[in-house]
Amino acid sequence: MDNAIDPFALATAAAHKIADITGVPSHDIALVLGSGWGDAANLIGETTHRIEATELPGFHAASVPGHVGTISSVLTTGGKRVLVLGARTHFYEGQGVRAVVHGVRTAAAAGAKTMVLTNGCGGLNPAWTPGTPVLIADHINLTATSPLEGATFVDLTDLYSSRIRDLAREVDSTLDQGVYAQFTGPHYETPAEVQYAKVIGADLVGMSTALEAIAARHAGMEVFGISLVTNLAAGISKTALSHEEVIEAGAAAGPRISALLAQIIAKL
Ligand code: 8IG
Repeated sequence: MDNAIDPFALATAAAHKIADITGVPSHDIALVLGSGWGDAANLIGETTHRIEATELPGFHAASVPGHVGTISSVLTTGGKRVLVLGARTHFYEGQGVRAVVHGVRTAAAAGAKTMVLTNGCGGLNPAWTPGTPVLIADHINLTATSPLEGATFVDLTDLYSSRIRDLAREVDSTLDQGVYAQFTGPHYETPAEVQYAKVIGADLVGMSTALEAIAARHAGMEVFGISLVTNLAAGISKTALSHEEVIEAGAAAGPRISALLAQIIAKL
């Protein structure tokens, strides 16, 4: 991305184009679909518009199989407008952190007051078998960077809204929660790095979400994060990790997480 372009102006331009294409002047909620969550938006409501992300200013093509490069506008039965971002730019793509949070900033510029971030990740708790959804209670940002530039001091206390986590547990009281550590990827962790993550207080390891959550909070949004544990983190189980395993776990968990997401969003 051209560093001379103001990232907030670019997000505003993308939001205006979304409004032009959809005829929907403002969205209420935004949802980012991570690995394994591709079909989970199906029960949220009626998809009224689909836009290829690459048609909008500042968006790049999705580069990961299992990630969908489409932005949709969904109308819930409760009359809320949800902007579904199927295209996430990961930090490891090397486009810079501005590109990583462009979707979040676009959603904020489109009016969204709530940011729902989903991801697929590795779990440190052996009780979380592949396909277990876990609420994100807090994060540890291990990317050594921030989406914020300059002297932008943003409070991250209760970043992952305890109010919305409580709503989620009203939907499913069996939901566990944990601390998500964002590594840069694209390689998975070594077993030693997973032990390090455990020692510093992480329960989940992934390659997204933390930077997006920071940008969302900075934009004034209420943030909700939910992970799908698609594999036990390296060294926690005896077997090696594969991207195929990740896709399969997501598919198997599909019906449960689709219903869960729809019910949580209905309560927002
Ligand atoms: I899906 O085990 C998925 N994404 N860092 N570690 C990290 N990211 C992941 C993992 C994992 N599984």
